[in-house]
Amino acid sequence: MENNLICEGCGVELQTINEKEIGYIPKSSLEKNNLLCKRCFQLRHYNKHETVALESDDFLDMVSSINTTDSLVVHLIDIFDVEGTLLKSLPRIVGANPILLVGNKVDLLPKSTNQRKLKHWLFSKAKEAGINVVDVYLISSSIGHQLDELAVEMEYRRQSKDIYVVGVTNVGKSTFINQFIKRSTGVKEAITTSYFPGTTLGFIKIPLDRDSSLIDTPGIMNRHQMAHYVSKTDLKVITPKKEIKPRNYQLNESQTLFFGGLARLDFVKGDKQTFVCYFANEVPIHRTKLENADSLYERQVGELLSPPDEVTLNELPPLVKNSYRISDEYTDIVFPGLGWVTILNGEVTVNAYAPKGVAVSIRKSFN
Ligand SMILES: Nc1nc2c(ncn2[C@@H]2O[C@H](COP(=O)(O)OP(=O)(O)OP(=O)(O)O)[C@@H](O)[C@H]2O)c(=O)[nH]1
Ligand SMILES: [Mg+2]
Repeated sequence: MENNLICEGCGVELQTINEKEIGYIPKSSLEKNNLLCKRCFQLRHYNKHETVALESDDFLDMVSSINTTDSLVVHLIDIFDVEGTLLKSLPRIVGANPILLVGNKVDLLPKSTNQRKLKHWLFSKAKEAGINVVDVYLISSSIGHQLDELAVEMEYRRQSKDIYVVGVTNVGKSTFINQFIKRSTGVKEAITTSYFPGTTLGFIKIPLDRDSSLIDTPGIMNRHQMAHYVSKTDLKVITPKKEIKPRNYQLNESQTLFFGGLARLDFVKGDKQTFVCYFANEVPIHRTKLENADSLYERQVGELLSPPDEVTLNELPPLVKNSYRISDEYTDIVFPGLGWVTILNGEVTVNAYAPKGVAVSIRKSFN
C-alpha cells in the first residue's frame, strides 16, 4: 500500500486488496483517525479472534533486528510462567543492548508471596540462562503496580535512546505500553491486546520525544507454552484473572491430584503432608487414590477432569510422566503456563505429568 500505512492496533502493514489476508482494511476506513486492520477491529468490537497464518520465524527475524540498534531493552516475562517466558535466546535477539528484566502480572500472585525472594530468584534465573540484566522489576501492567518506579528507571537507563519491549507472546507487552500511553496522553487501549497469543504483528512506535520511541514488538513464540496446546475456551479457564487463592491438600502417600485433566501429580512416597496448589481459581483440582488414577483419567478426561474440552482433546499430546525425588522443604513442582504445587516438608517421591512438550520443572519456592 502507498506510504506503508501501519495498523495502530497491531503494527501490521495495512492493505486494501485481500480481505482474507492480514492487514486488510476497507478503503472507506482509510479516512478514519484511528487506523485499525479488520482483525483488530473485530477483536476490539466483537472479541472475535482470527488466527493469523504467520510463521513464528517471521516474528523472530523481525524482532532480531534489534541487535543492530543502540537501545534499551525491556524484557517482559510472565511471573506466573517464568520457565515458559524467560527468553534464553535473548542475547542473540537484542545483541549487546542493556536489558531490564521485568516480571509482569504480579497481581495474580497471592499476597503472601515474598517479592524480594522472587526478585532474587529472577536475577539468578536470568544469570543461569546467560542473560545479563541491569535490574529486575516486578510489576502489574493491568493494575499499574510499580510502573512509576519502572518509568523512572527506564528514563534513566535509556540515555535518550529508543526502548524496545521484548518477550514471548502473551506476557502483556502491549498492555504494558498501553499503560504508558494512558498515563501520558489519557488515551485508553491504544494498542490491541487479547488473551490469545500472537496479537501484535509488527513494531509499534510510541514517541517518547522528538528522536526516540517506546516500541512494542510481536511476541516470540514458545512452542512449549501450554497456551499453544489448548482451545480458546480452555485458555480462558486456565489463565488466572485475579489473585490466585492457594488451595491446600493434606495428602497421604499413594494419593494423586488432577489439575483438570491437563496435569497430574502423584504422591508416591513420603510422610503425610500439605501440598499447596497455585492454579487459576477456575481450574478444578481432583483428588483420588494413586491406584485409581489411570482408570479415572481414561474414563473421565474431558468430563469430570476438564479442561481439556473436546477441541483441546483432539490436539492434546499425551501426558508424560516425570519422577522426582525431593529432599528439600519448600520445593515447587512447576507446570509451565498452568501453575505449581509447593511441597512443604520435602523427603518425598512424586510423579508429575504434563502434556508432552510442556516441560515440568522444580524450583525452590519463593514463598
Ligand atoms: N492479570 C494480569 N493480566 C495481564 C497483565 N498484563 C497483561 N495481562 C493480560 O495478558 C494477556 C496478553 O496481554 P497482551 O498485552 O496482549 O500481551 P502481548 O505480550 O502484547 O501479546 P502478543 O502481542 O501476542 O505478543 C491479556 O489477556 C492481558 O489482559 C497483568 O499485569 N496482570
Ligand atoms: Mg502485543
